[in-house]
Amino acid sequence: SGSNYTWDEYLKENENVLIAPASCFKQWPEPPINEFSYGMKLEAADPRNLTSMCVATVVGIQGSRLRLRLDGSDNKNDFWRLVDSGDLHTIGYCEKQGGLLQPPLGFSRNPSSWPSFMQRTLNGADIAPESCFKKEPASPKKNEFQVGMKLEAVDRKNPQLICPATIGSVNGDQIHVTFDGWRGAFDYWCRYDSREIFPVHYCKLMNHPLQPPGQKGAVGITPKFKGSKPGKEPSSPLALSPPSSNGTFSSHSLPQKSPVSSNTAS
Ligand code: MLZ
Repeated sequence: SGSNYTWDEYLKENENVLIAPASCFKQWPEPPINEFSYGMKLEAADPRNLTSMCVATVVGIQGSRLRLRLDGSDNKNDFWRLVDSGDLHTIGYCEKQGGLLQPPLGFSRNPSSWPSFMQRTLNGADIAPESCFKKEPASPKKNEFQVGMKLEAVDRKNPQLICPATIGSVNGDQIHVTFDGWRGAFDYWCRYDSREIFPVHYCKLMNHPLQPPGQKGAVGITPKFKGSKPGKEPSSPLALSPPSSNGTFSSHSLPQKSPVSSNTAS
């Protein structure tokens, strides 16, 4: 979709909000340039079977990301990778490493037809040149995320989407990514050096749409509030604005002006 949320209004109205510093992320400070074109072929690790390298075709381009489809697979298992992903290589890489390109999990034809299928698929194909592949950034040394920090994150259930999010908790190398304005169904745990999380404003920098926050207002924050259910653990208290001072819930959790800063929730 063409959604293009910007944080500007929200950040203006919530001066005390924590923004995850760029140094927390395994991302280049400047997003890598996307030089791929539709239809180009490359080698990619099969996301459902990471030890096998497959041929993939670029079926979508958005910012620094590619939508990829494994050749010989269906169109229900597309996945997204950054152009600087360590999972991607030019055609020929696998063989140079002494490996063999594998049929994707769920190869739709007779396995014995694989070699000829491969030959046909690569014959006359538009092979992505080496120059399209960008160097993967280094991981930060350690997890420096803190609860309440804002970021942009891929919605794993709708991986074409990048959405405003908040760190809901931190546990060793793991962080809980909670989506602003949604009730928790999209939240997930990942490592701090995941390639699916980005600093605030990264979408804008890489020219990728950013989804607006959800409309599922200030649910589950709070014991202090009339109407809240005692004993029900909030899924992500800090992802949500505090309720307005007249004790009503706002349907817009993010854009709302609020007298309470987001890091004072108790
Ligand atoms: N169509 C979907 C999109 C949800 C996106 C949420 N992202 C955090 C829905 O409305 O369920």
